[in-house]
Amino acid sequence: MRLIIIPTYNEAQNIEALIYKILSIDQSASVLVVDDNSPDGTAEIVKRIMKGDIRVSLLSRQKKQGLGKAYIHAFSEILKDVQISEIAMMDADFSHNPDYLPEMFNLLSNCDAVIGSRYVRGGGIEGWELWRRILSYFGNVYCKTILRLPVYDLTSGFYCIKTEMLHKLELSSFDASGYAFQIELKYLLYKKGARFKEFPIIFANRLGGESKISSHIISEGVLAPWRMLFKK
Ligand SMILES: Nc1nc2c(ncn2[C@@H]2O[C@H](COP(=O)(O)OP(=O)(O)OP(=O)(O)O)[C@@H](O)[C@H]2O)c(=O)[nH]1
Ligand SMILES: [Mg+2]
Repeated sequence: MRLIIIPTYNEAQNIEALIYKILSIDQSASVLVVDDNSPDGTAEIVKRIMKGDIRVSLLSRQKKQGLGKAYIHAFSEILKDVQISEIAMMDADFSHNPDYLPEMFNLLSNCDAVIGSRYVRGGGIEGWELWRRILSYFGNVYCKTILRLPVYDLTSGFYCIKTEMLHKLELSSFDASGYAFQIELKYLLYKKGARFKEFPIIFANRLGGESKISSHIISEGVLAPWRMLFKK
């Protein structure tokens, strides 16, 4: 079985359309929304959809603890379910186009993890201001240089992963609670021998809702790869 995991914090404007789009593209997929008690009522929307479709489920968390903590909580739950053989991970705001999912899952048959990548030929970003493009590009080069991973888009949050690979990770060994989780996940997968493929995606600006990017992302990102490297 395939499970698409979507972390949410204040995504009421996007989540319903995204869930229906994913379910229409892949009839065999299920969706798990991991919500950190969004004040805008994201979870209530998901609960309503769940009444009409058993393929949709919700993991409700008490408070906002960051994207990384939300995914790790979701991993610990889905690893209990032996039926889930493949997962996808994506943002709720339509930056990650669900139309890419079938091709990404196809590629997964020949590797352990497929990464939706902005920094391979054919990939790119639409709608971001110049400062954000520069920050993202050089942030990636910086992390890749330090960690020496064979992945061009280390900060991508769009993946398909074989569940058997997730089983090899020790979930308690994750340090990053926020966006640096994306780098750490790839690093820990790589250390466990994962074979990656990058699939070119055009990353779009968020559709609805407000941007949550802050200067914190820079301070978190500068130290994160060093912390990962020097951890035993
Ligand atoms: N559960 C949970 N989800 C989160 C948290 N922070 C962000 N998210 C979700 O993680 C995904 C990526 O976050 P975004 O806010 O879109 O980050 P971004 O794409 O860098 O920035 P913007 O799109 O400009 O806001 C979205 O689906 C968010 O709703 C959190 O603390 N908990
Ligand atoms: Mg976003």
